[in-house]
Order: sequence, then C-alpha cells, then structure tokens
Amino acid sequence: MSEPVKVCVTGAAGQIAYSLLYSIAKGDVFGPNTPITLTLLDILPMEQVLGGVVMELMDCAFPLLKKVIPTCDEKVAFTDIDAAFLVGAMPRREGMERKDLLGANVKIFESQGKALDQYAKKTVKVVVVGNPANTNALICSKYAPSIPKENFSCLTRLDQNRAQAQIASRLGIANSDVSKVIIWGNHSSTQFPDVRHAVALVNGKKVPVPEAVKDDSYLKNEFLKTVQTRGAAVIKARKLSSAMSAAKATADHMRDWWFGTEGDNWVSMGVFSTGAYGVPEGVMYSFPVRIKNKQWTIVEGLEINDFAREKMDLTAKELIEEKTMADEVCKA
Ligand code: NAX
Repeated sequence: MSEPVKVCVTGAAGQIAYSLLYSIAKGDVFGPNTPITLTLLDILPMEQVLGGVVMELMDCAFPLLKKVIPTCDEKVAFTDIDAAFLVGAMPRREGMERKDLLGANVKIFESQGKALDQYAKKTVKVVVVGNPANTNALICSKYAPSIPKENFSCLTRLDQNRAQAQIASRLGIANSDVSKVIIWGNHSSTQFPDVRHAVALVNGKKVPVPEAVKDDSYLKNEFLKTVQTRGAAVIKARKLSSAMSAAKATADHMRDWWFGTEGDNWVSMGVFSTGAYGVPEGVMYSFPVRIKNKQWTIVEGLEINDFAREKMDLTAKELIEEKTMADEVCKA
C-alpha cells in the first residue's frame, strides 16, 4: 500500500460531510488501495457532534482509514494536507438568496486561505463547496498566494450531475449514457447548463443531445430553469439544502481531479478565469475541463452562439458583483 493521502474536510459535523466522509473513507475518491488520514475541522459549538462523527467513522472499520483527527484549529486541520474539501459554511435557508450569505462566509474563506498558505502542502488540491462557492474559492486562493491558483476550484459538479440526470430521464436512458454536459459560470441560479455539445447514447448510437431531445424550446426554457433552481426545490421539499447529492458530486469532482478525465470526455469545474471564452479574468468561473496528471485544462474551441453568449455573460456579471462585494467585506 502507498503512503496515506492526507485529507481535510471542513464543516465536518454538517450534513454534506456526513455523506462525504463515508465516500472518502471507503475509497471512492482516492482509490480502493490508497490509505487515508482525515482531519475534520468544525467550529467549537459543534465539538460534541464532531465527536459523534468520529465515533461513527471508527465504527465503520474502514480498511483504508488510518487516522482521524477532529479539530477546531485551522493549523491542525491543514498541516501538510494533500487535499482539502472546504464544505464548512453557513448553509442557505428557505427564502435566503446566496448573496445574503456572502458577507458571513467570505470571512471564513479569508481565514482558511491564510491557514492553507501557511500550513498545507503547496501541491494541495482544494475544492470549495460552501456557498457562495465560486467567490469563496476565489477569496481562499487570494489569501493563499504561495499555492498556485490552479490548485483552487469550486463545486459545480452537482449542477452538472443534475443536468445530466434531467437529460437521461427525458430520453429514458441511463445517466452514464449522457456525457459532455457543461455548466458555465456561477453555482447559482444564473448558471448556464449547456447541452449544445453534449452527447447521448441512444440505441447504441452516439447522438448530439439537441438532436436526441428534439425540443429546442424545452432545452432553452424548462430544462434550464429546472437545473438552475434545483437547489431551491430541494430546500423547499426537505427544508434542508442538498446533502447526499452534494457529497456525491464533491467526491466525483475530486476523484476526476486526482485520476483524470477519460478519453475526450470533460467535466465542469469552477476554476480561475484567465479570459477563455471571453469570460472576464480574475473570477472563479465554471468551465468544461479535461484533466491529466492532476492538472486541468479548459476545453477549447467550442462554438458559442448568441444565446449561449448572453447566458455566459449574465452569470459572469454576477460573479464580478460578488467579487466586488467580497473584496469590500475583506477590506472592512
Ligand atoms: P451544515 O450546516 O449541515 O454544515 C455546515 C457545517 O459547517 C456546520 O457543522 C458548521 O458548524 C460548519 N462550519 C461553519 N463555519 C465553519 C468554519 N469556519 N470552519 C469549519 N466549519 C465551519 O451545511 P451543509 O448542508 O453541510 O452545507 C455546507 C455548505 O455547502 C453550505 O454553504 C451550502 O450552501 C453549500 N452547498 C454547496 C453546494 C454546491 O454545489 N457548491 C450544494 C450543496 C450546498 O448547498
């Protein structure tokens, strides 16, 4: 067996972490032969709950799990880690807009960015889940200048999975028979779920999704709206935000970052924009990426029509607004 991968999960006493820790510890993310040590960060009022999570992890008797360290100290949580799942933040409640959360949560990611900079390995891979995920990831990276910007990302895989599942359900095919769905922009209701380049396997033949669905109006309206507002729909039904699906998507995101994407397939990740596809530089924007040797590259050359351009610009505008607000919060 190889050396253990050192993994930190923040918000470890929360509901997403409850499913995510199970996935990580059983080998879904770093592979079935990779031992793992886990540091679990949460805040002091959650210390007792965190203790319960540690007991359950122990009681699972996972073969790969070598050590679990619960803590409320960022130094303990981040020292020498290889991978960070930054889940901990205040969750959105019913009726609350993501922007309301920004003020509270940006400060958490400023502090964690500084701590990662000081204590984590420079090769650490960071996925931010806590909302507003894109802007939190940006702030985290800003305050960790000694770690490459490419090592920070935010989760839009849940949106990708939601979009993929909607198309599969519409076509009556397996989820795994839909590929190359793209989420552009912000993990918010302005995101642009784009299936213009997506492929469906129908009756053994690969078909462009728009051709298979044969309903442009559905793809431009109902489909978009369903994916964009899925988080709110889950909150309305459960009175809690998505947890099981968020954990699954987070595991998918890091697994693909760790092991790479297959063939010419791609996945969506919120990453630092350097201007690809006319997206403003300096925001964390979700793009289609291919991954090799733990490095992602934005897929180039996809055609952007007027409809897509408008949607992509709208979500970019929101990210610029969030960035401005976040910078003000951090300055204060
Ligand atoms: P929970 O409230 O169940 O758990 C959050 C945990 O974070 C709590 O235990 C809390 O004590 C802890 N926490 C708060 N401040 C912390 C800090 N400074 N350091 C460490 N831990 C801290 O929320 P949960 O449902 O698990 O959601 C977590 C975050 O994910 C929320 O911000 C939520 O909005 C976000 N989501 C993001 C998604 C995405 O696709 N990017 C989808 C799901 C989810 O909505």
